[in-house]
Amino acid sequence: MRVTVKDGKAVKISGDPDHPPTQGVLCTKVTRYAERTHHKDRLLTPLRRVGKKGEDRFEPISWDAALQLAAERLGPIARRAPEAIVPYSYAGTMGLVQGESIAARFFNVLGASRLERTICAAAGAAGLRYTYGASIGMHAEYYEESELILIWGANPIASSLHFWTRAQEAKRRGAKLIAIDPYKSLTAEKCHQHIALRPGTDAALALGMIDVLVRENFIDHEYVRAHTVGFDELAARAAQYPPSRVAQICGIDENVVVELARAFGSTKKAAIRLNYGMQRVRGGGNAVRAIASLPSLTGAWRERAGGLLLSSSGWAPIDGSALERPDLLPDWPSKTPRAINMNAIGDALLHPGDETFGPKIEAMIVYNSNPVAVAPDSAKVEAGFAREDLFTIVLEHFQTDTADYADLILPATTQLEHLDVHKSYGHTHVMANLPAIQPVGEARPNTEIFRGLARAMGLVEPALFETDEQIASKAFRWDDRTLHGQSWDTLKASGWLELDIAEAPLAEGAFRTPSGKCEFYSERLRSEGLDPLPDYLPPYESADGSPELAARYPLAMISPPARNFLNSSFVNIESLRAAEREPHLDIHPFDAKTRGIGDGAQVRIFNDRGSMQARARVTERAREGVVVGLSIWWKKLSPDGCNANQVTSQALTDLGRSATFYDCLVEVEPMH
Ligand SMILES: Nc1nc2c(c(=O)[nH]1)N[C@H]1C(S)=C(S)[C@@H](COP(=O)(O)OP(=O)(O)OC[C@H]3O[C@@H](n4cnc5c(=O)[nH]c(N)nc54)[C@H](O)[C@@H]3O)O[C@H]1N2
Ligand SMILES: Nc1nc2c(c(=O)[nH]1)N[C@H]1C(S)=C(S)[C@@H](COP(=O)(O)OP(=O)(O)OC[C@H]3O[C@@H](n4cnc5c(=O)[nH]c(N)nc54)[C@H](O)[C@@H]3O)O[C@H]1N2
Ligand SMILES: [Mo]
Repeated sequence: MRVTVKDGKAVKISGDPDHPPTQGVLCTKVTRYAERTHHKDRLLTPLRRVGKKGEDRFEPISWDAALQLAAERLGPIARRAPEAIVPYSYAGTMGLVQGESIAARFFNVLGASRLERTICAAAGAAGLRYTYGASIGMHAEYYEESELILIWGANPIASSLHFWTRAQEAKRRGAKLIAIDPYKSLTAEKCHQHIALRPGTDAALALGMIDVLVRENFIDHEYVRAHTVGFDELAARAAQYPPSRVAQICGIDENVVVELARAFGSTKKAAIRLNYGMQRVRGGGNAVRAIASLPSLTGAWRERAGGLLLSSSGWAPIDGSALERPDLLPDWPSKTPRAINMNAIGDALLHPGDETFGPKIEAMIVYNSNPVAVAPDSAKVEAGFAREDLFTIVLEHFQTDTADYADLILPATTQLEHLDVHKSYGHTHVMANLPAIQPVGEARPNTEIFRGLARAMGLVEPALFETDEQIASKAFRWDDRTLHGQSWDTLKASGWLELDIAEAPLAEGAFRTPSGKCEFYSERLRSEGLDPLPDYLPPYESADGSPELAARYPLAMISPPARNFLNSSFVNIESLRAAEREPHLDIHPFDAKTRGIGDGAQVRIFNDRGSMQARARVTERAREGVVVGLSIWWKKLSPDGCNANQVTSQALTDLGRSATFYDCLVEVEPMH
């Protein structure tokens, strides 16, 4: 990003045309980052709660008073039951310095609960880990040379624009683009073909493809022999998923399955852009394993324009131990504090505490996240945060739905105001983020806030007081061969560094699994008592998975991000909210008609967990049986103070214990 500064203010943000992966293009949201940074609602001073929880009544206090108050409240808990203190953080910034560096060290020194992450990607990451050994894949750049691109559970026009540039170039050169998505997203409508399967059935589709690839011999036997484990077992598993059965599970035509497999098997320049939209369901981890098997079966990895990319983040040699310092934990390494799963934070906050759970949660420190808006089963999350006996600190830019429940709000800097280092999950560059302006108001970087908390609590561990520069210089293992000859100084001087990774990185195998091969069959899964082969697991909430529930709540709801929002960030930026207008629900004409719902009607979406209001858009973009509410709205900026997470569930995925936002049955009725 390049920032134009005038009189100490950022006035314009633009992409850097010299940066190879992004080529000077920014997504719509980030072009508004100056508007967001200098927004009239930016939090400028620490605030202390004076009203009831959630009432949004606060008064300004000084930093000294704020840190002292925090220390007075946290200190006794830390001495008595440190695990009663819980951090909550995720995607606000994904910078390595302003994310889990001083923050993680602070919680480690206290012996606080750990947070089991992520709310986003853990099923997919586990799927890749068991299959490839790490979050690695093909280069985004070479998709432009692909002959076939499957855009699978991904909406790149909204969520990863720079990949889309490559896909469009491939299209111009004659490639076929196929979207696999229950919803006709902005991306799906621009592909040559759109396969609108039922949510959560992707593993069945992939297994059906494998069955066809095997029976019609599209297999690269040499690649399979040299670089994979468990072909025969996988083929036997896939034989249980003939196209006719897959068609029924997925709600698509049989010949679509067969043709998709044939297309994929017919060229080695076949590339899958998988993304996290397809793994937010019960079987998300297994689905990623099944799909990740495809390019290893056909040998697509031999070509730089073939293979798969879900995440490239495993290429970056991040030094997690140097950043987070787990060795600072009181009983490291013999014992670690309990982990609270961030996707079930509602239940955790409402838990009275017992032998198994451990102590009741008494304090939450929230940074880089807005759990009251983004975490599932929101009524419980809100009830948890509303507990008068819970002490909550929120580090924020804005008065979010979560900040409303804080006892203490601490104003944080944005990316324009602080120093950071970034990896990417969509390309293979690492980046330095240098401050462009002074902090707005009295805002402080997360690191500085945690240093202040540590000081106020009388902690003396030197690692808590390292500077941002010192931390940044340790973020990567500079001796890794992807970064040879580089250092923090060269990164800072150039702004970014390209990791040195082969053009076709898995052409010769070199997977990072224990066997060094692509593990269709995973011995590790077997030893953990899990299915060693990928399988289709029906969604928790589906006619297959829970017929009784499906009878009461027949519609599957998905709530992927709206183009102009970044999860719940940017929702309060007027120009972007104006583009999204108001919460909508896309519903198929047949489903609308049987419920008496007209286009533009206000509807109530509900299940046993809760309800929300939205304006219906009757459209074939939503397949029959599926409704789509683009998200994530701030509750307080929604007509009824509710958003999609009122209806989503806290159930966890098969692998990775991730969130299941798109595994959610509802009913919809018109409002009168
Ligand atoms: N504009 C914008 N960009 C973003 C974000 C944002 O909020 N806004 N968020 C960022 C973050 S944190 C993430 S994780 C990524 C998310 O971006 P993606 O990984 O692309 O994931 P989603 O947008 O959740 O979903 C992508 C598509 O998957 C479809 N989908 C839902 N369920 C299923 C299913 O069961 N099977 C299949 N095949 N498809 C399904 C959805 O309809 C959607 O069109 O984007 C990042 N980029
Ligand atoms: N229904 C539904 N729910 C979802 C999803 C979905 O698709 N549907 N997507 C899920 C996914 S993929 C994700 S990743 C999560 C994301 O959920 P979160 O991790 O909560 O991310 P954001 O909603 O972007 O909110 C981040 C907050 O961090 C603040 N912030 C940004 N930078 C900084 C900083 O430097 N310091 C501090 N202190 N604060 C900062 C922002 O102001 C913002 O309010 O949501 C999940 N929730
Ligand atoms: Mo995410």
